Amino acid sequence: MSRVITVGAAQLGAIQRADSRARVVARMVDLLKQARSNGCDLVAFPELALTTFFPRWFMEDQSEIDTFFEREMPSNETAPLFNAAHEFGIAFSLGFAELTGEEGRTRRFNTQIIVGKDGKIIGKYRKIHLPGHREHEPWRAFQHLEKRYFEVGNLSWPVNRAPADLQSGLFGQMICNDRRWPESYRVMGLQGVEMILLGYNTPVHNPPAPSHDRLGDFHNHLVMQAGAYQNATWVVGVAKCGVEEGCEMIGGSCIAAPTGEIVAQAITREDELVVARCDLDLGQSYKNSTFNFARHREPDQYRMIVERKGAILPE
Ligand code: CDT
Repeated sequence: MSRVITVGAAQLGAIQRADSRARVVARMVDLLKQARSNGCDLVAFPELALTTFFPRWFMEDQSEIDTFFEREMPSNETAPLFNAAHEFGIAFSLGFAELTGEEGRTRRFNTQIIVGKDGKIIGKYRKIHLPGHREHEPWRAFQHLEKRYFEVGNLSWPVNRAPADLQSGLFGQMICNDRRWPESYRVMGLQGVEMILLGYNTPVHNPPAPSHDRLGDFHNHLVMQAGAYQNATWVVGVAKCGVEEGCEMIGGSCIAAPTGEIVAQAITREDELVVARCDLDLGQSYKNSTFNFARHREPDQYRMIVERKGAILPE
């Protein structure tokens, strides 16, 4: 048996600060049109897809910061994207800065949603591993202030069952820096995830550790391929990339199979649709053998080490 869906990773090239949401949404609709021509069931868009990557600037005026946030989804500005996807019968994932009222206060998250072919939200995730710093660090060529502008996500890593028009697949989500942490994948692997949708914005230059810069593309694929294989899941990684306001960001959007192999990959740092036919059953043989968690994991041993019971750890 096979449960095939056709998936598009809709990489976005640079978005400048002056670019309106309407302009960005028009680019996204163009990518959706390409996806329709390619028979896509599902399209993944990047992290914070609607604006430039604003955490690169230190801002103190909350009203200025809030211009980068969405108060509703869909909004007037994003409605054309939702309408086109619905008309084309394409599900999609979308990363955006979310401003919401919860627990009696205003909260801000780095969020991603999956929207079904019928336009209804199937899943929502709020980024947990926020990279960077909270205070202004003038020595940097550019800032990375996600810890200042967002709260840590409070939804864990839910895995959502999609409707039959997406083969009733088990979908999970993560956002950018989450992909570097094995626990992001494993929490979803333990729920049987079959496909993880993952948007990112990754600068080529890492100011605190410039010696890592030459390895940015390698590390990007290393973590996604390992996460896919070790959890027997598809991983769809999609970048916002190119030179944004003078800051160069990696591309390398790709679709990694549960075998750990990349089956499709972007070749530009511009708007580009990467397409693959993905059998959601492909991970089953791994889930039943090498990565049969119920049979081969040793959670008691892991707990013992973490709690320092019987384990010799360096002081
Ligand atoms: N957006 C985001 O999370 N970017 C981070 C940059 C961290 S610097 C290594 C990333 O992990 O790609």
